[in-house]
Amino acid sequence: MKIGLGLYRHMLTEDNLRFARQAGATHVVAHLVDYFSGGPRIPESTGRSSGWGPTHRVGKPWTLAEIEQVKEKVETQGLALHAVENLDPGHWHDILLDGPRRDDQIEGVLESIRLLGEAGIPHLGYNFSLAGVWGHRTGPFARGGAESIGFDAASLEDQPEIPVGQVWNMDYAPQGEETIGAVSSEQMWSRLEYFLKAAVPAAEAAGVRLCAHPDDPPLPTLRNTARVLTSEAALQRFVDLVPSPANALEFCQGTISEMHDLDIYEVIARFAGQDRIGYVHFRNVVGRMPNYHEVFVDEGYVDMFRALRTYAENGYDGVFIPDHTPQMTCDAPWHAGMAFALGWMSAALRAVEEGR
Ligand SMILES: [Mn+2]
Repeated sequence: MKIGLGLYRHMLTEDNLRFARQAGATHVVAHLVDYFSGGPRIPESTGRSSGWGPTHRVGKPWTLAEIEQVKEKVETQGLALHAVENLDPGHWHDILLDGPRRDDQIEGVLESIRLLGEAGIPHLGYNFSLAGVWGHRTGPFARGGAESIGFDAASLEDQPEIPVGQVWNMDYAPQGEETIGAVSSEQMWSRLEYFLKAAVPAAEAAGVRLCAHPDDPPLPTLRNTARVLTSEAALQRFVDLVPSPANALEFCQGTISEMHDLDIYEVIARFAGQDRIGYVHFRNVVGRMPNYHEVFVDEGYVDMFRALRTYAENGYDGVFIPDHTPQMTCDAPWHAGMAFALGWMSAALRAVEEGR
C-alpha cells in the first residue's frame, strides 16, 4: 500500500511536490479542474475552500502535451502520477443533464481517457453529481479548535434549485432565472448507466480505471436533484452496472463513513475484495448523516488502523491520499494539516504491513 497527496492544478508547484515527497508520499493525484479557476478566492496555502462557490468555466479539454507536462513535473520530483481528476463541467454537463450535446461530450470524455492511457496515467477520478459538494459549513470542529468542514442537514433552511448553466456547483454558461428543476433517482441512474456503457470499454482499451467518488454530502436528494452514490447498496449497484475493474470507485472513506446504516470495515472489505477500489481518500469524521464534521485522521469514530488492516487483508495494494484535513493553526495551515496526516498514515501503514 502506498501514500499519495492530492494537489489542485494551481498547487502543482515544485515546492509542493517536494513537500509531498518530504512528507513520505510516493504518488500524486492531480486535480486538473480547479474549483477556483476564475481567480484565487482562497489563500493558496489552504487548498480547500470554505465553500465551493460557483466559478465560470472556460477551460479546454486536456491535450496530450498538457497531461505529459504534469506527469513529467511530478516525476522530476521522484513521485508517480497515480490519477487525474476531475471531468470538467464545461465538457460533460450534458452527460450529467441528459442534454442535447450528450453524445458529443461522451466522445470528448473518451478522447480524454485515451490521452490518459497514452500518457500512462492509470486512473481518472470523477463525480457523477449534479449538486456536487454543497451545503457544508466551516468552523472550529476538529481537535484544538482546528478549522474544518461540517454538515448539518437541519441547518439547510433553503435549497435553491440548480440554475441552468450550472452543474457540480460550477458555472459553465451564463445563468438566467430558469432552473434545471427536479431530477429523480431513476433519471440519474439511467444517465450514469448510459455514460458507463460508453466509457468503461474505452477505459479498458486504454488501460485506465474510471473511479467514481461518492456524493459528498451523502444525501439522497440535494437542491431537488437525486444523488446516486449515497449508500452501500448504491455503491454495489454502481459497480454491478458494468462489471469491470475499469469501473471502479474513488473510494472516499470519509464520505462513506458519513453514510448511515453501514459498517465501514465491512464496506472496505466488500469493495477491496471485489477489486473495485481505484484509490482511497483516507480521512476521519465525527458523526454521520444528517450531522457530521471532518476531523483529524486519529480523531473520528473510525479506527483507522483497523481500516488499513481491512484494506490489506482484502487485497488492496493501492494508494491512499489524505483527501482534506483540518487546517492547523500556524503560518501554513494546509501544509501542516497534510504533513500531520501523511506522517500518521506513513507510520500506520508500516505498522499494518509489518503485522504489529
Ligand atoms: Mn473525498
